[in-house]
Amino acid sequence: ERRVAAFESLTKIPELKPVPRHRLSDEIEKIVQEHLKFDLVDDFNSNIWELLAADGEMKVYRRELEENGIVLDPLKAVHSVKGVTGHEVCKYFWDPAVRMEWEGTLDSSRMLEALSDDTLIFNQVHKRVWPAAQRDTCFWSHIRSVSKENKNDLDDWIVVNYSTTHDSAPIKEPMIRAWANVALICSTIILNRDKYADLSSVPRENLVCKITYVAQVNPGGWAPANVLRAVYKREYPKFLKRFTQYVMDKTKKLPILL
Ligand code: H13
Repeated sequence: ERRVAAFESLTKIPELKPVPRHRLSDEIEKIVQEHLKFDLVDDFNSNIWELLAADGEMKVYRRELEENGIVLDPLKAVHSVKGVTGHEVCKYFWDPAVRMEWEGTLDSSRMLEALSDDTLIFNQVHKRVWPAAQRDTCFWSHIRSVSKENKNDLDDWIVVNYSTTHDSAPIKEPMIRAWANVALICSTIILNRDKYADLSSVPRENLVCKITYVAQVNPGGWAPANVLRAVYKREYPKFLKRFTQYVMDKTKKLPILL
């Protein structure tokens, strides 16, 4: 059985414990494996990605894609953050207790169900993008570690947010249901690894977290393309900058979550 780090306090080193199966286990497994297989491919020299924004180590790319006049632009971003681990970045992205502290694009976030220690279901209402109707989303959010071959490396971590349906979140007009497949994948690099006998003695300053973030969002109905693209161009870089700064600030004085 797959073993993952259990949901513990943000400061504790998690124990390993098996996660029981549930109604979405198979779908989650398939979607997670797809992300791990495709998202980490370095395809930025292939002309398919257009650079949308860059700020220091952060680069945000998009691919223009429309279907029946609806903007579906896939988005892919990479970032590199010092002093934090992939576990920390993913945990803060996944944990509903801190979401509204860093999210700037939501009116509300409601947890509907905890399917297991690593998978929650949410209904979120997104800030209205004038002049389009307001959008909400219903999605499962799954966190897991991905172990490396080399015992001297820290695990990779991934969070996937993937649209689903739920009895407690019927679509209520005039709200429009948007659909999404979003992943945050983190890999931790340890500088001067050979200077330290074990991982637990590595200081924060020697950590670098490599982040890959991909988002495929379908607004679920018509919305003016130019307005939507302007919002994406503004909000995704803002989110990446604000969220990673939030994790750095929060973890600075805490023990390292390996
Ligand atoms: O990823 C981000 N936030 C997640 C946690 O709140 C939720 C996100 C998600 C989006 C859409 C559906 C399901 C999950 O993963 C940060 C996103 C920041 C940029 C948002 C840009 C606007 C999205 C508008 C969606 C309605 C059209």
